[in-house]
Amino acid sequence: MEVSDPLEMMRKEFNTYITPKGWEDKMETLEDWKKFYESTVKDKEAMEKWWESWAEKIPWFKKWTKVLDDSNPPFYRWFVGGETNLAYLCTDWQINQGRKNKVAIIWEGEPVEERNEPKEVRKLTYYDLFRESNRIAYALKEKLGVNKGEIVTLYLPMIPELPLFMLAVQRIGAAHSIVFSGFSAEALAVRVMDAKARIIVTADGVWRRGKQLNLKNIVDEAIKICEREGHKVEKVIVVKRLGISIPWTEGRDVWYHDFLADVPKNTFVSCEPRGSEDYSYILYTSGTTGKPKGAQHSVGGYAVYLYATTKMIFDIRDDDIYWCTADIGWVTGHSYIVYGPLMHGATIIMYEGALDYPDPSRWASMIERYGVTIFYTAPTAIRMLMKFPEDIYLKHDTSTLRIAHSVGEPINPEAWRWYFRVFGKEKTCSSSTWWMTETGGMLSGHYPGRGKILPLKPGTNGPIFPGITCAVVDDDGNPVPPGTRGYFVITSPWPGMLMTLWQSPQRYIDVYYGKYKHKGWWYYTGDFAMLDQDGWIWVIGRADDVIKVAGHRIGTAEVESAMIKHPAVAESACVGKSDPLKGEIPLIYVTLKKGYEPSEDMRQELKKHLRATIGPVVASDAVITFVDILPKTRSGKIMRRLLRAVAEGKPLGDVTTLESEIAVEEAKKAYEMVKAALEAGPTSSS
Ligand code: 6R9
Repeated sequence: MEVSDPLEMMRKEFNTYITPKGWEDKMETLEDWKKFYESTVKDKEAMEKWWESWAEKIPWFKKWTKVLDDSNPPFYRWFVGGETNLAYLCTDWQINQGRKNKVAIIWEGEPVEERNEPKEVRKLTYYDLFRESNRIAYALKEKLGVNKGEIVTLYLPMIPELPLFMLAVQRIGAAHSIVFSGFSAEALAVRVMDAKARIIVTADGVWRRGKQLNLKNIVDEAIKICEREGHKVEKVIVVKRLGISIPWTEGRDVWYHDFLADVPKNTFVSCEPRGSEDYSYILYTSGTTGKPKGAQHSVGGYAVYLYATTKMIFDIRDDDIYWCTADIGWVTGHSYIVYGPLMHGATIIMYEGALDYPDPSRWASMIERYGVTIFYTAPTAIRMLMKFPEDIYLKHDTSTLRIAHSVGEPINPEAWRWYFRVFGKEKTCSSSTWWMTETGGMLSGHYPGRGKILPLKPGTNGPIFPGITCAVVDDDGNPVPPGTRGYFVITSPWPGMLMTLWQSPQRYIDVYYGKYKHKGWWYYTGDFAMLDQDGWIWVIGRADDVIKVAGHRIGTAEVESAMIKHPAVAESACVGKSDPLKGEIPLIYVTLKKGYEPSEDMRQELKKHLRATIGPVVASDAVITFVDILPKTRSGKIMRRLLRAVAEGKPLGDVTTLESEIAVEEAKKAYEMVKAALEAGPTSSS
């Protein structure tokens, strides 16, 4: 019988140990791994020794005097007294090690020619990265006066100028706030204002699925919103990617090529030393309120953590061709397209466009074209590729792959098996690496970088990273037995962790350390997980009001506050609904104000509104359902569990036991009402 409960599916795999072909002589026993792991966490001294051993592998302008300052938890400071710089690690240091003429980035534009060969390929060496980012650094500093600590907003698509600007910003000791280029004007404006950014870097547009998308329009619209709120954007630097016509404001807007025109090729700006109190970037992410949180990352601790995890989990080597398919606008791209791999002097692939353009074999053909050895992608992408006949992929040789991991959401065992077999030829070390924007880097996975590997299990997140401790606990913080669902907590600090939330230290404490205050400083992930008998992690999904749509993290509160900005909407509630392809999709219940009637036109209108206020990622998958009233508890809280239960087709039984405030009769009525509305389809109210 088909098992459809995800928990059951995971539990079924607890005892499936798979040895990938060709790794047989490199297998590690579970006991040996345990011993090794224990040696890195047995006490505080062992933990610090472990992290220090990684810090010693990278260069510092000044050596640290203390590995960890934990005197003011949860504001941990790593490598206190030490000074380094991410740009130095990713370029200068690489050149010093002899990688000057090594290709750092192979970039492929989306458009194709006959026989699906790419129209544009750009290759940038480490020397190119060094020279160009120095020129940008000089221009930012000298022409625009960008100083240490200033935040520059980057709203750029997947083109090489994005990493170039990141490196330039790091070089001068400033920080970036990258806004995913799929976000709308409103989402961009909120992030620009919160970071008080006076400079935005963007492009005229980008290719997406064969179409030219205009990005500058969106930036202009965002700036208008900022101006209305009293925030001035002084400069917009525009990279000419498409050469399309775009709106232009003289004096404020400048083309990237003009900005650098008089900056000599051999310009050198020395890297600003960055200490343990300094931050490298902020990245906004979704939480349980409507306001996005700016996760603020460090320099030294972040660098050490990326250096360690990239080595341990990707086993990255000089002859690798490394490809992470994420967008740099999300944390995965920050850490594992740009900083982690470049710090290791790797050759990375960057791709501008859609995975299925001009057809779903694009990725397989790129793996073949460049001989990719390490691949990192999202389960949603795998599930999307699985829908097509295998031979379209088998026509391409993907046998160069030796590591093929996934990230962003749980991977169902079926998708894992497909990925391992069709792309990985059953010889890749493949695991589902669990982490978050806030954690800076991967906290779980498999560890081929030690020269040995553990057996694989379809769907597991594997063991926690050495030097870190975690637990799966109940509401009171007591560990739950293996195979039982509980809350996932990280019980010790690690160097990649966020420093705080941008200008919201109290929110940082409340969100991540509030739940288990009585236990000390446990970082609460917001995820549900199980441990198996080996102590390996199986993350099930979010326990809070955050959903992951195709691996993109979205707060249901953000969706709701966007919806009520529409003049017709009275109230709205958004919940995640499981989806076989996207993992989850947003299901939005809406009540309309007097004078507005539910209709298909209204639904389309609301979708359009959603697209404009949050962006296409949410809007294209959202299901909007009209209801007469939103079921609420006596204290006025929306009955989210009830809405979720209806969405999942689950019985009401589970709900009433969970929400103590609801009277059974009331809940029953509400349940039936919502169910009817959902069944009636989008155009009618119940
Ligand atoms: C890197 C990233 C974080 C949330 C996280 C969890 C989910 C990420 C996962 C996973 C199961 C994995 N998540 N990786 N769930 N298995 N391998 O995705 O960061 O966008 O901040 O999302 O994503 O729910 O809490 P972010």
